[in-house]
Amino acid sequence: MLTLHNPLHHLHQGRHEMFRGRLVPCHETPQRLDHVLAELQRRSLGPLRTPADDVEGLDAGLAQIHSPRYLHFIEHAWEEWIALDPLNAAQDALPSVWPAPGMRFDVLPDSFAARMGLFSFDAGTPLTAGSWAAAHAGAACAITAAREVASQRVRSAFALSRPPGHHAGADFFGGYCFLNNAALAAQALRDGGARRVAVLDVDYHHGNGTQAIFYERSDVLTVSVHGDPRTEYPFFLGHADERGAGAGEGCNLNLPLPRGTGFVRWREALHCGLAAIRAFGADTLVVSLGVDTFEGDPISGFLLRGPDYLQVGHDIASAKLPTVFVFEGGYAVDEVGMNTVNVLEGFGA
Ligand code: SP5
Ligand code: ZN
Repeated sequence: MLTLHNPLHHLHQGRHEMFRGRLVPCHETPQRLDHVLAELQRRSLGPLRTPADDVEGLDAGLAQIHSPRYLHFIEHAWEEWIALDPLNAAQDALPSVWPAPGMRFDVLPDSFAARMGLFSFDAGTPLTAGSWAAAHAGAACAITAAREVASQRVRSAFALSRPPGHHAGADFFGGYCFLNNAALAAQALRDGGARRVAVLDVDYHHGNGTQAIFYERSDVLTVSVHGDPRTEYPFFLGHADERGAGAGEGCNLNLPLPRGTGFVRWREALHCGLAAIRAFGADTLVVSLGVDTFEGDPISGFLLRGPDYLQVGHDIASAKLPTVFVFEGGYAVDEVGMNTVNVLEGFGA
């Protein structure tokens, strides 16, 4: 397993997220990645590399997944934020006003606060001084990992980055995510010669951004096993009746499970997802690897245990596909390294 890790991840370090009307400390912290990297070093699963400083075609790759106006906004948002008031340098930027259905999404407001809302869907995703630099370097990890697999230089690779990506859509951030690393990897695999790519999302939360990005495409199957959105974040997408649209009809599969689900039932859903990937005829796999399904996760509700993740990796390997793993959630900081590396070790390559 080749790992591409993000050397700039610590530049994104949010202070607070909005929860029940209060600002609470961020769950998505730099220590998460540091623990995974330390565990990878300890268990020597394969080479650890960082992406090149100037990955060829990186910005073109971003523009294949995200809209020009969104990319421009995120890249320059911090400058705008401190231009409003130099004292803002000591604060994260969070949105607090959003367009509702029936309001205008096409007119770009002059107001920074209004554009923060236009390009986001929650107040849990602080934008900080280094968010763009960290997310941009993370995209380089995902695209490099995908190119290594597409070129068959390696059979599997792991993009170890934060901020995570699967909640970010073509033109919105949210759920701690800014750039959709799994979608960038899937697109890079297609561009590298893969004909039918499957994205398997095993994070606790539905991968709404990834689903939305590929919803009308027949060349990328999206499968997600997650907490039922009737009660779980991100609430407004991830139901079983979302099957894709247009050319992508039948190319999205959601497997929502109730809060409190344990490994036996979760694994049945995983097998259902793997069967769909086989039936689709995928030649390459992207795994959105969140380990917030862990019983000790502070913001989630499934009951997977440490050793279960070895089995998860083994089950994913049964697809027998070239595979790019992309790091997503997992907030039990002391166990996130062990659980994540268990999946990779169980996968066994
Ligand atoms: C990538 C990913 O896993 N994103 C998850 C985003 C979840 N955001 C909402 C979290 C709600 C926090 N609840 C705090 C409970 C404190 N006890
Ligand atoms: Zn999650």
